[in-house]
Amino acid sequence: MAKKANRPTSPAVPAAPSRRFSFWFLVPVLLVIGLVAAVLAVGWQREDDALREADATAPEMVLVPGGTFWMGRENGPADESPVHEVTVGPFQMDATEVTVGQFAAFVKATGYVTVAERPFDERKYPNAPLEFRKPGSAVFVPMDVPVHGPWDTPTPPWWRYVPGANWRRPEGPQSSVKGKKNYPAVQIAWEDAGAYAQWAGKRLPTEAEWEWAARGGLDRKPYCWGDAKPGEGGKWYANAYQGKFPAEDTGADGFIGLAPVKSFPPNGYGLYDMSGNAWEWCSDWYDPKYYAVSPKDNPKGPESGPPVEGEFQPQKVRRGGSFLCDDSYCHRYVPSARDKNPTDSSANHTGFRCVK
Ligand SMILES: [Ca+2]
Repeated sequence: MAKKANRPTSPAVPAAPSRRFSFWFLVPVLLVIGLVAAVLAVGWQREDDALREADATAPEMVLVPGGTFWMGRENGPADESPVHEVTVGPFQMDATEVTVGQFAAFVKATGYVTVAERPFDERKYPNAPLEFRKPGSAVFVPMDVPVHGPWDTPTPPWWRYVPGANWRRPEGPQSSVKGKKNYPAVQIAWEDAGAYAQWAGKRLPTEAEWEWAARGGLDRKPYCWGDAKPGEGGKWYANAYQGKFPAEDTGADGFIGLAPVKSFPPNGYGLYDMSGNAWEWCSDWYDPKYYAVSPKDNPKGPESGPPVEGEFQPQKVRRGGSFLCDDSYCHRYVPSARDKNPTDSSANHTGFRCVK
C-alpha cells in the first residue's frame, strides 16, 4: 500500500523509458516461451498419436502342435549346423508379430518406457561415444555402396544411431506410427519384448520352438511355405527386399519397408510373417556352436551368453529376417537362419511375438 501511494509523487523515477525497456525485453522471452510451448505441444501430439493406436483386443493365438523335426540347415552359414533332431512340446503362439496397437495398449496400461526412450546411463555405458549419449535407436538408411565389401562388420554403414528414434517414431523424430496399429511394433529391445510378454501372461519362444513353428509342418524345406522361390510365377510369400541392396528397394513384393501384419499368406500352422517383415526375439542366448551340444528335448539355449567374436556384449537370438532381407546380402528370411543382438539394442526392423 505504501509503495502504491508513493509512486506518483516520486519525480526522480524515469517511468516511461523503464516501461519501454521491460516491454522489449519481454518480446524475445515471450517468443522463446511460445516456441518451447509449440515444440512441447508437437511432442505431446506425437506421443499421443502412438497411444491413440492402442488396441485392447486380445491378440489372436494359434495352437502349434508338439513334434520332432530337423533343426538347422546343410550348406548354410556355420551357426546353422550341424542339422540335428529336436523335439518340442505343444504351445500357443501369437498368429502375428506384436502390433503397434497391441504394444501401445501395454504402454498405456503400464506406463512402460522402452530402452530406446530412456535417458543415457553413464554408469552402464561409461565409454559410449558422444553420438550415443541421447535416447535413440538404430535406423536403416538406404545408401549406394557395393554390397559385398568390406562389410563383414557388426556395424554396417547403412545403420545409423538416430536420437529420438523409438517404437513411437521408428525412423526418428519426424516419423510416426499414426494409422499403423496393424503394423509390427519395432524399435523393441529384447528386454522390452520380455516386459510386454510378462504383462500379457506369455513369454518369448525358445529358438527351437520358433524354428519348429516357422516350418509350419514342412520337413527340411528351404522356406516357411516350401520350395518356391519368392516371386516365382508372380507369387510373393513374405515381405523382404528386392532391388539393389542397400540402395534401392523396388518393393516388388508389394511393400517397401514394413507391411501390415497378415499381408501375406500364413504358413501351415496359421502363423503370419514368420518369414520377413520384422525380426523376432527369442528367449535363448546366442551361441554359434550351440547346435553341436544342444539337447534333443525342448532345448532352451546356453545358460548364459558366451562371448561372440566381433561383439561387445552377449547376444540374444532373433529369427525370421525382415523387410531388409535380400538374397544378395542377407538371405535370412528362411526358417533355419539365425541372428543375434544384445538385450538392449533395437532397430526399425526388429519386433517380436509371444508364446504361452
Ligand atoms: Ca518388401
